[in-house]
Amino acid sequence: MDLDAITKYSALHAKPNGLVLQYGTAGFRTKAEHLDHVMFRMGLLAVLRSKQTKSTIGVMVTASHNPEEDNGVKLVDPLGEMLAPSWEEHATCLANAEEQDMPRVLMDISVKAAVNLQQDAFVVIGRDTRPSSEKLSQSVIDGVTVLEGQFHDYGLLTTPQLHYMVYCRNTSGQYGKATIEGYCQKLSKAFTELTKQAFCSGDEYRSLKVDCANGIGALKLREMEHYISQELSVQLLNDGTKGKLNHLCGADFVKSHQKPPQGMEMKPNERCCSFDGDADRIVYYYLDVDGHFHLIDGDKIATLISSFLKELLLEIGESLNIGVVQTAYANGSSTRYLEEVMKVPVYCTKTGVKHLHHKAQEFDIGVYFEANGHGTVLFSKAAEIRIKQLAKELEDKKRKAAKMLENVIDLFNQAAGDAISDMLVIEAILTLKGLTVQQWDALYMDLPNRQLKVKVADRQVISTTDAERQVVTPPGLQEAINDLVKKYKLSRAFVRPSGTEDIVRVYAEADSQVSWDTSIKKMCSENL
Ligand code: 16G
Ligand code: ZN
Repeated sequence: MDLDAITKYSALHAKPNGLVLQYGTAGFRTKAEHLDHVMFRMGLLAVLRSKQTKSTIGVMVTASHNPEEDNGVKLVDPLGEMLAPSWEEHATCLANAEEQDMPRVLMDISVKAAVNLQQDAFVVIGRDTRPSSEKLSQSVIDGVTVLEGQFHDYGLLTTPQLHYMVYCRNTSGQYGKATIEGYCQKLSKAFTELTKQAFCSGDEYRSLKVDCANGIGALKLREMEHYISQELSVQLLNDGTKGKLNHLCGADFVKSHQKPPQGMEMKPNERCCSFDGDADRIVYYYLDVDGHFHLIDGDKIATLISSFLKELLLEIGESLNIGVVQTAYANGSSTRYLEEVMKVPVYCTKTGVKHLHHKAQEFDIGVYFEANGHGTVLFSKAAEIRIKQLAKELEDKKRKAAKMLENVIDLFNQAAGDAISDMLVIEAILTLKGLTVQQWDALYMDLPNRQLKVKVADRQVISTTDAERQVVTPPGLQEAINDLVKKYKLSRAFVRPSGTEDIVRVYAEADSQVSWDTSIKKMCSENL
């Protein structure tokens, strides 16, 4: 390691005095103007991680659904997963080191993590469409080159596409080709094969309106469009040509405001969906004939997908185990429907994709979705091999079902939740089952629910257990929640410190909204 060069180049990406950041659930995220040094240092760290794992590592420059002025960065581990927790700590140490301590901290990390500095390193970089992203990704590249790492800059990519590229590169191309063309070809082939199986060939041509949050999703869906145009027509709105990224649009806006994004003209019963700013989340919605807005969130997406997968397995006669993974935010009705009607086991983890992803890896088929629309389905290697074998061996209807399942495996992004891939899966399932958006929505009725943000002096005084469903500290808070919840039917509430903002989040649901709203606000003002 050339410590003099590191010191010299680091000074060109100097850390603002007093700034302390933490590698949180979604990496580092803050105002773009504070991030130059973090990007440079994450370039350095990616090289160390690559040397240590002897694999390609990804660096994504994005702040997802945050306002356009923000930015962020996260590292992607060899199999396309989120960075390992011990390295999140290294990332935080490195990002916060004072200028003069940088070389020492880098050496410390190398020693602690037993990095062989002689090993080659390769880093791939992607970025979203924010005005600040291009320059910031250049700072990542500066960091990579100072440590003599090799790199490939993909330029504009969705976050899940970067995860896909990393996964492809570390599995010798077995998962797919590590190019945009490879990504589009893999997904569109699976989608076309699947939809070919639908009976309703005389059906009207399928079309879908997509709100792209004025972000990268628009560019990448356009690239996908001509591969799938025979089967599906997508009408792109908020494609970035006029509006501002995530402003009054996108999956996060639609989910949290429970209303359509700006720029979306909706006719009754028309199927619409929204991506978020880096296209790793998706939610669907429609207006009914009375003009009421209906949101179909990640919970209902998980339900549709799980029921389809279960039907296919039943048809094949194979007993692979399916598990559904949710967080505390999952609507109680969805959990009840999955467990009691569909008889699928449901597990709850802490918020944040890495927790859900990890749990989902325990099953032959692990379906995971956060209510906010982030999720995918993971197939174990053994399940994948078995399904491929059955698609060859079985006959007639069983063979058809096994072949469909084989295509479903290819259509899901196994590395990360992916709005484009999830959209294609959902469209294929709706076509195959001949379901309208209303019929999908009618699977179960969401319990009315509310989310509040509460500003407190120090959110870290709140600690939780049981996948964030129970408060441990401060004393008395959980008892207050229990007392309140007891008074309402089908009610549930929890409080947790946010991992991405300096606030506390409060969630409550019950079978009716009116009185509950006042009580939860009173409880917050008395206890927080
Ligand atoms: C991040 C997470 C998202 C989670 C959200 C919770 C990833 C890629 N993203 O955006 O999954 O729902 O944080 O935010 O893990 P909160 O802690 O502020 O509620
Ligand atoms: Zn996102």
